[in-house]
Amino acid sequence: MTATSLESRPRTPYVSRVPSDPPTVPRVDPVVYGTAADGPLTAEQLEGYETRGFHEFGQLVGPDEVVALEQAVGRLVEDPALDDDERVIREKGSGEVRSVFEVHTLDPAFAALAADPRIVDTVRQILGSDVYIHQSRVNLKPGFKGKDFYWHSDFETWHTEDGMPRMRALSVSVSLTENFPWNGSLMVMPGSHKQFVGCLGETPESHYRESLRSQEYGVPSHEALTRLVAEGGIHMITGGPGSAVMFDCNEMHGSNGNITPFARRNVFLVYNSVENALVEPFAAPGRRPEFIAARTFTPVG
Ligand code: 6CS
Ligand code: FE
Repeated sequence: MTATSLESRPRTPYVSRVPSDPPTVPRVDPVVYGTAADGPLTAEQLEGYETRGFHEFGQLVGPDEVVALEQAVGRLVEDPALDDDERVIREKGSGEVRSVFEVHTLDPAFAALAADPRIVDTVRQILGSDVYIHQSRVNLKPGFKGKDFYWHSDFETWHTEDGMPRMRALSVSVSLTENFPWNGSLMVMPGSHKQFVGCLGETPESHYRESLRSQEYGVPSHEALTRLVAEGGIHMITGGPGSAVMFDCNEMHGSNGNITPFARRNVFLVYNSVENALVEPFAAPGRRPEFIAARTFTPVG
């Protein structure tokens, strides 16, 4: 992308993927769009989410449901029809399955989870509207071979590469295995969702072919990460199978590699407000495929 095309980009308060001096700016969007009267979370829980950028559900789904979801993962990973499907992302080196995308369309167990009122009622309360699935995936993080997911803001990618206009989306991660401190569990930087960290480097063509295995662009600077940690620290999300966490689209997060025998498998469901439907990418040469960024905005639940 030439310097002249920087001027041709759609206007946004959230500038990123620039050739030099990426800015950090305050968030201009609300975090919580609904109220305590709108749904299951209390005023205190909403306040906690607004301040920290995440909410831990505790035990969300029961052991039988986890078994059914694990069997669904097994069906996907063993399905020969998916062997060469681009929705199956494999780890660099080992070739082990790292992620499977669009699971809510690939198996009814995940479709039911995505529409489950225990999740959707809370998501609608936070986002203050009907919601649709922007992206779903299972991250398998296999034992011994599961690689890390470096620090990033999902919104930084969804805004620059998918054309998500504003911060009115969130992820729900449901654990299918034990999430220990040592097997590559999700780490968040509490409060980081209140600042948008611009990133260096213009988005290359078909960046997703690499970024879903190891992110090179949309990577915050060490200075920005150091500042966010100084302000809010790092919180690790641990919990047993069936536990779940919801985190804001702009919360800085990441996870370490997994060198233990214990796989860390999670289902991620990304909900976007129907009022925040995708437009054109704000800083990328073209759209990403719909299995990563849905362009059908049908409300769930
Ligand atoms: O690019 C994306 O949409 C994906 N990348 C990461 C590291 N997290 C969110 C999402 O799965
Ligand atoms: Fe992410």
